[in-house]
Formats: sequence, structure tokens, C-alpha cells
Amino acid sequence: MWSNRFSRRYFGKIAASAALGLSTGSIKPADAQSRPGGEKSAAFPNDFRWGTATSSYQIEGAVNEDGRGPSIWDRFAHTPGKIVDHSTGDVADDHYFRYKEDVQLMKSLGAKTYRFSIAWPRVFPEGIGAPNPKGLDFYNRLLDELLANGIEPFATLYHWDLPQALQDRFGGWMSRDTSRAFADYSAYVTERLSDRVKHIFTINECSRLVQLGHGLGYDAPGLKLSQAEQNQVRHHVALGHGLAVQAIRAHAKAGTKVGLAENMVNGIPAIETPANIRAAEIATRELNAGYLTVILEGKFTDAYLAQPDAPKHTADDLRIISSPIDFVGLNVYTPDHYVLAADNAHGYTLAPFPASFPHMDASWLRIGPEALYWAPRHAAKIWGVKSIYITENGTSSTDQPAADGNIYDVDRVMYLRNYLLHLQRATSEGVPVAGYFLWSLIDNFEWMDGYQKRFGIYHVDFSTQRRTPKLSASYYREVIRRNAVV
Ligand code: GBH
Repeated sequence: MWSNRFSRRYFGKIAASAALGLSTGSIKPADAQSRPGGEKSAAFPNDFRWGTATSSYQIEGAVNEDGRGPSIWDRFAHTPGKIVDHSTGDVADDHYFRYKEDVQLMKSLGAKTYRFSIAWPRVFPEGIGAPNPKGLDFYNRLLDELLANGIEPFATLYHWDLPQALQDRFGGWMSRDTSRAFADYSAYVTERLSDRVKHIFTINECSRLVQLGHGLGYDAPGLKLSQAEQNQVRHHVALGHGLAVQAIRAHAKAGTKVGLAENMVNGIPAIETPANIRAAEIATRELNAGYLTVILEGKFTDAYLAQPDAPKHTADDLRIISSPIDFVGLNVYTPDHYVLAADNAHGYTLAPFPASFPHMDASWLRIGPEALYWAPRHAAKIWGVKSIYITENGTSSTDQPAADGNIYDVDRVMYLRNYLLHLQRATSEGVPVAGYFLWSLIDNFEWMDGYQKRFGIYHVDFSTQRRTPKLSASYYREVIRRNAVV
């Protein structure tokens, strides 16, 4: 039972300090009264890591700099009609040239960690073949700057900017040649950066890259494949992940940890009864069958295999895909499904969402703070995951500078406060969440929404590249300072 496995030590610590009349962490008693939920219930574990997250194509710009090759996102964004405001990531936040300023933004939050991604086409302009050391040098400079400022880097190897050459040559993830190329790129990067990066994520959000990139065609490469073909793409992505895990282990300096970051489909018990909780676990395991479940269990579920469109695979593939990982990253934005126990073949029902369900500044961004409790709890319970990071959580807002120049994004603050309360519930019950990365540090290129959706806690004026802290930056600084929900 997960609670026995994970919670005893932490409960012990809390109980001991409470008995001595001590506050937990660095919290001063004077601060305690203003904290939602009261003093003891609002603190996070002492070594909890707070950070922010970004990805390469969304912030870097400099797409033709230092020998970078084109990615599928360059091609896609430059195709008329794909991005709502007709924008591209050509300049984005100009982070390639302003990374020092951006590291100072992190520092002023008091954040001690940062999750960023590496652009594969900077390192291998053609995806395979000759590496481009000048492209890798950008990440050398970034890492040195982060470490000089006391910020621990967490690197993602693939946040969707596939080298266009691999799409042209192999059909991208439709072919396992891309899975193999990903492993070679991962080996090269690990060899050169793992003296400074100790946490590496292979792939960000398989679920979205398959569904939006290859099913709905909203994301690059903009394909609308059949269900069978999408399942095959998902299998090649999972295989790429597994091959990369092996390549990273073979080339990493001692102490390097490897995992992935996934927008796990979460099932939330509609009412917290034991039967609904169990149903939500069954649903979550099933709804992630093609990726997290096979990665963590080494086999597909019976239902996934029983579908007529099941992916073609070998026993060897499954062994590679389930290569042991050190942690799981969860990107959590919304409650995906409210679940009820049911007397049917699945054992559960997914409740439809009423049109009145509240959301933030995007119809998909439904507000369900309890997702940040259930997602990590499910990962710990269903698969016995022992180390979890919340690799993304945050929201867009229609925030704009007010007459006095300040940006009062009180809706984002409300969203964060409520989600963090549920994350704190998880850590206080012993669910092994080791850190949280807020998406995002700065407003950036929000994929098909261009610059219309702002997820940053720093506002960016894209005509001047000026960064301005929003109210949420002050809020997050306070959370980090107190190591507690504020
Ligand atoms: C993350 O995806 C990404 O990792 C990140 O790059 C991005 O900037 C951030 O979130 C904010 O979006 O089918 O049109 O209704 C978040 C998970 C899952 C959100 C799929 C959008 C469907 C949109 N995504 N979802 S749509």
C-alpha cells in the first residue's frame, strides 16, 4: 500500500516537530496565520525544489544562428493558416541572446531549479550525421550561467522540435529510424553535458505530440493519421524514449538521473469514496496504456492490445521501452476525467463535462485543482513511482499592464494557490513529489496560439523584449521563500 511505503518517515518528522512546538521548514510563526490551511498543513518538505519551465522553440528564437537546422516547428509555423496570429518562433523571446537576463529573472524569484529543453536541430542540424558543436555551445553557456547563479538545471531532450530533415527522410516518428536517431542525439548530448546536468528528461508529452501532431494536425508536423498509424507513432516515441534511456545510462557521468515528462491522462474520483478512487486508478492506468503504462510496466494492457489498431511491436521493443527510469515528470494543467465506479466491463464511467465547467483563458484549461493531488498520487500508487516532479503547471491569463503599469494577474494567482494546496496535500500524505516547475517563466510562443496566450509569470512585450514581473511572480517568490502555500 503506497501510504505505508511513502509516508511514515515524513509523518514522523511532522509529528516530532509539532510535539516540540517547532514550525516546519524555515517558516516563522508570525507568517503562519495568513497561510491558507494553517501552519502545519501548508508547508512542503524541506528539500522541495521550486523552479520554472520553458522549452527551446517557444523561447529561443535565433532560428538561423550558429548553424542550427530547421525543425518541423519552423516549417509548420511558416505554413500559412497554422498559427492563429500568423506568428512564428523566429524571434520568440530572443532568449538565445538574452539568456543571462532570463537567468536573473529566475534568481530574483529565489528559484533553485530550472527546466529547459535542448533543440535537437541546433546540435544535429540534419538530425543525424555531423554534429554542430556551435549549437551545443549555447547550452554550455546556459548551463554555466545557471550554475554560477546557484540554479540547478533539469534538461529535456525533446520538446517537439524535431529536425525537419528527419521528417523528410524517414517520415519522422512514423519510422523507428527516428527512435534510433533520438538515441544517438541523446548519447551525444549526455556525454557533453552530464558533468553539469544531473536530471535529464527524454521526451515531453508523448500524448500531445501524437494526438495534436499526428491525429488532429494542430501541432507540427500537422498530420492527420489513422488511429492505427497514430498508435504506431506512439509506439515509436515510446521506443525512442527507451533507447534514449539506455544511451543516456551508457554515456552519463556518475549521478545522472533520467526520466520523462508526460501529460498523464488523469482520472479524478468524482466523489472521494474508496470505490471511485479505485475506479479512477483503473481508468488512469488504462488511459495511459500506450505510453506511461507500458514504460512503467513493460507491457500493454489487455484492452489496449485487444483493439484492432494495436501497434506492431516485438517483445524486445517492450524490454527497451521499459528500461528502468529514476523519476517521472508530470505536466498537470487540468482534471482530464471525473470518474465513477461502474458495474460495466471497464469498471468505471467517465463523466461528461457540463458546458458550465469553469476554465481559464483557453477552453481546454479547465480548473480542477485536485488534479495536482491525484496525478502524482496515482503515479505512486499504480506504478510504485518513487520520485515524481511536477514538470509543468500553470495557466494563461488575459493579463495586461494596468494604468499604473502593474500586471495584476489575480486569476493566475488564484489558480496557482488552489493547485498548490492540493500538491501540498499530496506531499503531506507522503506522495513522493520532489519538486515543482511552474509553466512558464516568461510569456512565450504558445504553439498554434502564437503569442495570443500568455503563460508567463513575467510579462514580455514582444516589440521591445522587455520583461516585467506580474503579480504572480511576487506570489511565487513568496511561496518559494516560505516553502509553503501562501
Ligand atoms: C503543455 O501542454 C506544453 O508542454 C507546453 O509546451 C505548453 O506551452 C503548455 O502546456 C501550455 O499549453 O486539442 O486544442 O483543445 C499542455 C497539455 C494537452 C494542452 C492538449 C492542450 C489540447 C488542446 N496540452 N491540450 S486542444
